[in-house]
This record gives sequence, C-alpha cells and structure tokens, in this order.
Amino acid sequence: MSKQCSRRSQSAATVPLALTVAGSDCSAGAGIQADLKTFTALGVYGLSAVTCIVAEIPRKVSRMEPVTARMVREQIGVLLENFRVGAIKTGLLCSADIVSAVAQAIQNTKEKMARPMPVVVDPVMIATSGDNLLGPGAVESYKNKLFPLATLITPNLDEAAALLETTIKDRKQMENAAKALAKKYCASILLKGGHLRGNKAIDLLFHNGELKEFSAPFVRGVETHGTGCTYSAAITAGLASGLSLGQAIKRAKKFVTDSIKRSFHWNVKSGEVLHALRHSS
Ligand code: PXL
Repeated sequence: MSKQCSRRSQSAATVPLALTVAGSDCSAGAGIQADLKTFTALGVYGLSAVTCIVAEIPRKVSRMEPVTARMVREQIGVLLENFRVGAIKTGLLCSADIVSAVAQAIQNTKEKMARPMPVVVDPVMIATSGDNLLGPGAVESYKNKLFPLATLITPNLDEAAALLETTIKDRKQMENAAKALAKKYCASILLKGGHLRGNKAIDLLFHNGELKEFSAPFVRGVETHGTGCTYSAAITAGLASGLSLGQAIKRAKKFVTDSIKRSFHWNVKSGEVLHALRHSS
C-alpha cells in the first residue's frame, strides 16, 4: 500500500463521526447547513438526515415542507447501520410523525450498541423570526418518545417555558425549570438563557444532580438565526470526539460566541441587512 493510501485510510478510521437529524435552511445559517459547517470546523465528519425543507432567509420563513417519516427513518437507519456514529443531534423535526420516526430509529440502534451513544435533542419549536415550526401533537411526541432517549436536552427559555407550561423570567426560575425538566425526562438539561436581558448570555446545565453555569458576553446587534443549531451541533461534535459533557459545552459556548462575533453582514435589495454566523475563522 502506498504511503498516501495508508495515511488516508488511517484518517478515515480515526475521524469522529456525528449525525444531525434536522431541517434544511436554504439560507444556511441554521438547520443541517449550520450543523455540518460546525462539525467540519470542529474536526468531525458530519452525517445528515433531512427532516424537512425550509425556504427562508434570516428574518422570514417563506415555506416549509416535511420529508415523509418513512424517508427520515430510512436515512437514519442506513447511516447508523453502516457508520460508527459517535453522537447524534436532533434539530427541527417538524411533525409528530417525524419525531416518532426519529425516536424509533434511534431506539433500534441504541439497543444494538455496545457503548451508549450520546443523543442531544435541541427541541426546536419556534424560529428566531417568531414562526411556529412544529405541527400539531409534535410536542407530545417529544415528551413521550424522544426526550426519554436523550442524553442532553437544550431548550431556550421559550421552549422550556412551553414544555413546563410556565413562565421563566429570572435566574431562580431558570434553575427551577432546568431541575424540573431534568427530573421529568431523566436527562441532562442545558437551559439557554440568551433571551434574558443582561450583559451576559448565561446558560445553566443541570447534570447528575448538579447545577453548572456557562456564560459569555452577550453580543449585541447581530441577528442570531442559527445560534441554537450551532450550539447543539458544537456540543454534539465534542461528545463525538470523546469530550465530557462539561468540556463539550464549554468549548461549544465559545464556538457559538465567536461565530456571532465574526458574523457576516450583507446589504440586500430590500434595504435590510442580513446576518449569518461565521462557523469557521
Ligand atoms: O433556528 C431554528 C431552525 C432550525 N432548523 C431550521 C430552521 C430554523 C429556523 O428557521 O429553518 C431548518
């Protein structure tokens, strides 16, 4: 075997693999496009299973169409049967049927695996633009089928409040919400407090009975479309690479903050400015 050939096969054997199960954002700031860019930037080979196609630009969802649940299950099945996936994340799942199909496909694989495979569930419900992204019954499917399989669930304040049917307005309520969700779903919870006003973007991790804070200076003046996707993808990349949950979140928080700080800004025809995260330097 030539030197080049053996080097190639060695790198293929050792590169960590991560899978994103998410929607396609044609403007590429969020969804599978953001996830794949993040995986690549963090040295992980990214696999993807598309759940729906969203025609959108940063401030406006124009149209959304789901892929069939059967096709979603098939994509995940064929990937998990053939690749040694180190960690999975789920993003926009669109409908109750797709949430159930994803849960079933993950469950099937988990049963066959020697080692536990971390599953990061980003419960995407509402776009930054305010558009509702989930169909009827999807939240119930999350609660009953997908959350029980999750290693980590990463709601923002609005999602956590909707899941607990409460309001979260300060730090104390954040702590209570993180603990309540962890208890309810037997998973670690990263509650993202970015939407609480202040000079810092503070997230709380409730993991193994302990609360831990991750904070970064709040970057103002940037349309933050795709930050949730990027954050959970960066955490997933870390877990696929063998980092502990705490290490993966710490690195991911810095990665998202840097992606916002160095974001792209474009002037478009309408006179508006479009922003997009820059996932690599
Ligand atoms: O940021 C949430 C999100 C996730 N996934 C896709 C999206 C969006 C927001 O619009 O389009 C595909």
